[in-house]
Amino acid sequence: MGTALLYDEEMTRYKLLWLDPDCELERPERLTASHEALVSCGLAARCVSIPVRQATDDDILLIHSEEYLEAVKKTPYMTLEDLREFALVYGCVYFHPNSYRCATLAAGAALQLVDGVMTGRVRNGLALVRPPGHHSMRSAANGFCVFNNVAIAAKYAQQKYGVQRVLIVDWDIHHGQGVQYAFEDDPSVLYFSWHRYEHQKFWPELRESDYDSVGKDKGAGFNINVPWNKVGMQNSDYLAVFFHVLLPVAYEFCPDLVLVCAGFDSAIGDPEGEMCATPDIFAHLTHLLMNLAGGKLCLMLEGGYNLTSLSQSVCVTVRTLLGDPAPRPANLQGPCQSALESIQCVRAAHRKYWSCLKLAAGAPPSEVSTKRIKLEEKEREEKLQRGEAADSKAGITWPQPQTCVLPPVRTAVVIPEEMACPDGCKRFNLSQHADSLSDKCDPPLFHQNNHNGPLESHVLSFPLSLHAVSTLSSLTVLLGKMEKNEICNGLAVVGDVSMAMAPVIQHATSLKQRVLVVCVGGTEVPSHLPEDGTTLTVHISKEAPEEPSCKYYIPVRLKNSCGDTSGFAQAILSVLLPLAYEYDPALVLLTRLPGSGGLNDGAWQQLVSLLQGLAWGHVLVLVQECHKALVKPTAAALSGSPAPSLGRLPAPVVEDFEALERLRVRLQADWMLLRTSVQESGAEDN
Ligand code: SS9
Ligand code: ZN
Repeated sequence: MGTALLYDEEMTRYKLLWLDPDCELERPERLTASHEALVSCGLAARCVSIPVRQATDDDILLIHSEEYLEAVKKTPYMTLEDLREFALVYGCVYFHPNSYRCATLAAGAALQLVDGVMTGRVRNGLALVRPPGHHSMRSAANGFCVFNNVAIAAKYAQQKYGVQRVLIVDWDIHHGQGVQYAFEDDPSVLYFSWHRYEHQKFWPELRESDYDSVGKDKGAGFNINVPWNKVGMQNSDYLAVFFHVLLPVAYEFCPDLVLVCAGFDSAIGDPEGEMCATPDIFAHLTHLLMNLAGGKLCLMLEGGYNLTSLSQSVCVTVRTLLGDPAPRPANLQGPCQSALESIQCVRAAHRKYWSCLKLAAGAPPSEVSTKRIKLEEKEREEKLQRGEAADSKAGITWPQPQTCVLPPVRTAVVIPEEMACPDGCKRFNLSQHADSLSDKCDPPLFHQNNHNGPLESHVLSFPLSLHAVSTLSSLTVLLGKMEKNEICNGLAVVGDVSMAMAPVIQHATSLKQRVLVVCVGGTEVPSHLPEDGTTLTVHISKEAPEEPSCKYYIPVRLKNSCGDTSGFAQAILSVLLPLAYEYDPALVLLTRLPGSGGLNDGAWQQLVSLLQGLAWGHVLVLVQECHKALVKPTAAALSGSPAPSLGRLPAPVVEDFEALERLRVRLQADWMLLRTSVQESGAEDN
């Protein structure tokens, strides 16, 4: 199952024909540059190319009025003067004689992508289109947009495929008010948007773009606005919103399909957004959405006006859709105070609608209205002091997104011989790698193996102790190969996970690399854990101790074991992932110990999939022999299959949920990505 790319040169054949500083950003090169970048780094060739079609009248009428459609239909026959006048009726938009045709192609491309994903022809995809769509309304063009491509696609999917719940994630830096209006009272479409807002000073300057527009009537709770009240937001601000707002709600909503208003004007260098998130971040935003709806993910281009930033972001995004590992999320600081304020407000506004937010602080920070004024004054002072009023946009540079050579093997498995090698994996045992043993393996292990019969006869023919030794040796070699990036990830079935962990940790930390250890289940604190920060251990279990013993050992105690999927999901999304991203390991060691009863395979697969966003995808999973049945689902997740949907999550078990929240609050001092509210005591407030 591949990744679709939809593109048609025809959509480059319209442009601004008069002078208008507000509209000149939206030009054909946005599409040609993005497409050429995809071709030249070999990504376009790896995608399934699906032809674009024109949306029909019926398609367009799913969202727009007949009057509006008829009016737009006349534009190809208008004179330049008429076109100009027609555009003036709306806001920030221009028309060209070919605009109508391109707008039908843009919407049609979105529908073709939905068809491709819903029929299972492809897993996911990106439609490279213009004009964009998210600002256009039932009877109005707006903000370069003519037809609302994504809104039409959502309705189409519901109508044609009986899709029940659609999640729309709008990561463009502008508020897609057109999408909001289309689904405001509709609980079957959850619309999430973050946008530059600056307390309503930024276009489109709407009161209803603020955090307190949560949807109407039956749709209350299904519209989520995250206003950015300052420019310069960074990777950690975006990630914090994903971890503490979007993802918990999205998992609770349980969409059947995810659509993204994929505007890249939210990336650094964009003249409209003026944000500082790097193109790399889109690998993570994409990756974090890829396990919802069983992987059914359709991205439609919206904005993005810096051609370099846009092209880089598009490439990183498509690479991730294709399943390549995401770059390390390096140097994450915590979210800034302004971002925290927004996060706190959104969580408070939505706590009555979503059980995952039930324990969120009940009120926005202090008095938001007076706070606004204070903030504005402060900003002005700061800007004056730094003398950065006019020249703030000049000379922004950022490093090129990193890419790594794809390892020849994605998933290696060290499993008993009688088990079939899971699809898409490579069986890994010592005999095939005897050459690398001499330099990679600890001598004692090597000699023991070497003296006790031919390695070819493999594990089960050895006495148990030697089986264990041989497995450990295989693991060591496997780790070496992961380090050299010859193998991306691995899975091993071992006789005793606790015993197997120690040498693996030792080996990895001896190389001065940070290792994230995630233990699921297990009755006691894993031994031999270094406390110097070379490993961070997160231990999720009903037997986990109540208190962290040091900054780098974090017990997550789920009394009801891991059988409460809601609690487990919350632990992953709002505790484990933020910790993991902030720690930025070079290797993830995921272990499944006895005593993880009740955890269902789907939840386990979510964990395996999500952790692959770290460490360039270098994840090593150890499961105990009694958990052999986990080999298949684990291997599937490691080799890139999306985890199955968790289903509609019930309210989490209160006791566990409260404990999780207490833990998160307690750890906030050390781990800034766990923060969800402003420090009321801080200097910021006085
Ligand atoms: C008004 C500037 C308006 C409109 C940008 C629309 C972007 C759509 N002075 N800019 S993604
Ligand atoms: Zn935009």
